[in-house]
Amino acid sequence: MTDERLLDRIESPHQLRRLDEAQLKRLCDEIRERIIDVVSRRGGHLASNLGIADLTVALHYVFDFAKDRLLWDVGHQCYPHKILTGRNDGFDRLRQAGGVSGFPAPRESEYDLFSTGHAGTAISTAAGLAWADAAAKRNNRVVAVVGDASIVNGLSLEGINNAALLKRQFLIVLNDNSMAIDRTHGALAEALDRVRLTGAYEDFKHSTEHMLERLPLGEEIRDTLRSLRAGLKTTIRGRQVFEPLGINYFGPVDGHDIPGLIRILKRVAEMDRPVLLHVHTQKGRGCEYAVEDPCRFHSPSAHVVKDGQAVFADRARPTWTETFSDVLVAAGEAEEKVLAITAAMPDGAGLVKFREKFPERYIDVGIAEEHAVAMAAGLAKAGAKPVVAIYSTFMQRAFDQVFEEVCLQDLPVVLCMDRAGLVGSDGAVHHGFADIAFLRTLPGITLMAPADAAEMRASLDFALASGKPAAIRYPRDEVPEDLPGECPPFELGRGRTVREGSDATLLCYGAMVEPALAAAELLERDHDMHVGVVNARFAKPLDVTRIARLIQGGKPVLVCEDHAAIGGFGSAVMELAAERGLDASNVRLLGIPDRFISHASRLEQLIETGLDATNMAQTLKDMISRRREKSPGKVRGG
Ligand SMILES: Cc1ncc(C[n+]2csc(CCOP(=O)(O)OP(=O)(O)O)c2C)c(N)n1
Repeated sequence: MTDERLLDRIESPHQLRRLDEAQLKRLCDEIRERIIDVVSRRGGHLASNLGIADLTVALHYVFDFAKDRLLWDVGHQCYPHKILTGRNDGFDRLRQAGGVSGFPAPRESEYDLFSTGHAGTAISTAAGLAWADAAAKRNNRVVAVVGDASIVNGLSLEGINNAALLKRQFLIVLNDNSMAIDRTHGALAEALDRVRLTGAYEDFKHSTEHMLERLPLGEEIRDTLRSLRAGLKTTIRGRQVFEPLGINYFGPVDGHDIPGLIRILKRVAEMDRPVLLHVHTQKGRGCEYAVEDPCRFHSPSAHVVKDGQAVFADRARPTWTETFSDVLVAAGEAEEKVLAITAAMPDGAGLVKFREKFPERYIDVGIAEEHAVAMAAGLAKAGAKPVVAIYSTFMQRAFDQVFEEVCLQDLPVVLCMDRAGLVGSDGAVHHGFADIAFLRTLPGITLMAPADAAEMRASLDFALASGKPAAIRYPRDEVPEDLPGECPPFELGRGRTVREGSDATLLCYGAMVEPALAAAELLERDHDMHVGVVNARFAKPLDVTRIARLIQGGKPVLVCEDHAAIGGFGSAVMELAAERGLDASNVRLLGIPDRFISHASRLEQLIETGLDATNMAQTLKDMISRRREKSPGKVRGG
């Protein structure tokens, strides 16, 4: 055996079958090393990928996913799969502009069937594929790999309910590492917990039953066996959960025993009915710091590994998430009725401090955004003041509950949407580009976006005091320096002029105020153009008086938002103009264009979409110049 890495010889998963057991094990270790190295430099999903390496190798060993179908739920655990399917070289530029995506991406490989990033979809899409394959008399096999936190998502359960009726091969692999990003929550999660043991259960059960029947037993041994039997009863729960639905249940099996995995996968691959294989894996496998703190290392940013520990660079400024976290704790201190709800993302959504301070007022519903919002409606109806912290992209799941359970009842639920706008390296599956558009349609809701830390506090205070449905959005970014001057309290539908200017106005929503101020500086410094900046604060209701005045003033108005240009804040501005019959030929909209934006850094994405200071300045400069050309007498204050 040479020192050459096995990994460098694997160009296609077909080559796996040439490796013996020891080589397969070595290959898995190499995959883990590769992931640890690349994620330390690029950031990305670490712990789940380390845990699933052996299972991925075993799956590719047994199935031929050039023709069989492999669906990853969420998809954040696809790194070993990418490395094995011809993307090991590209993996070096994981999540970078032009590099390999951190999620399954059909554009990259025929081995990726769907671009995914939201939990709960794999069983449904797999069921569709299986159904169509059967109808076309194709005999390829279909496998959906789902984590223990994602299988209890409502969509997964809907998928199981239907997939169980398939009259053909259909394999669900339940990758159970006992964790979501944080600890799992809920009765189903607890049921899985009770099933969780390593080792080959079926063998264990048979041998124990055999022993019970045959052996002349002393009391001591009997006691031991009784407790073992009690343990066995718990193992049967896995069956009790899935078999009444018509899904054959196998497991749990050790997800790091490659020969064992290959053996059982070969068996279940031959079964011509829906089967669930329960595999127990360890999150962070092979990396001590990730095993110790799988939550922190679920998706770490780039770091340096020093003396076996991951060291992160200090950030210049706090993030919006951190600011929200402090503001929410302050709100909780001020008002006992404030409750915080997360859908399995206490850390990402900034609820950890609140959880520590007010454990009895904190609810983690698991990956169940629809339920989180509907439950918040119930809480509000009963007199509580629920704050639901869900990323913008995942709030899409709960649109119907925001409509019916919250807005139609006019209940005081506050939605706090982190990761609103362009999210950087997670890419197209995670941008929060649609929340203004879909929420704006709902009567009675108030939509806000703070532009600095003080406004984060003021907007949450306003929302909690309003007694109405309200939503606040903020991006995945650092919080900018405080805006000049005192932060006035939020008043319904009132914006805030943060810079005066006689040539034109940048009319901005939330996070866009900061680059707009920089753009205004640039225009003044380089072109002697004097540009005002208005911080809209509200996308609904709009600051009708201020915005109508701006439009009527006839000077260039550039509306900037970190959201789809379709249906967002800018659309609301244009609707206002149309409603009032205002001439809006002086208004331009700058937002995320009508296409999916790939992974890159957030700044690169802002530049790509024209939402950075330099591009804003350029766009507005062109608008001002055109106006000056058209009506030379009307320059500066005209
Ligand atoms: C609808 C939705 N909500 C939240 C998330 C954020 N999220 C990404 S991975 C993850 C945990 C998934 O846990 P599990 O399915 O058990 O997989 P593991 O990471 O443990 O392998 C969560 C909550 C998501 N991707 N989709």
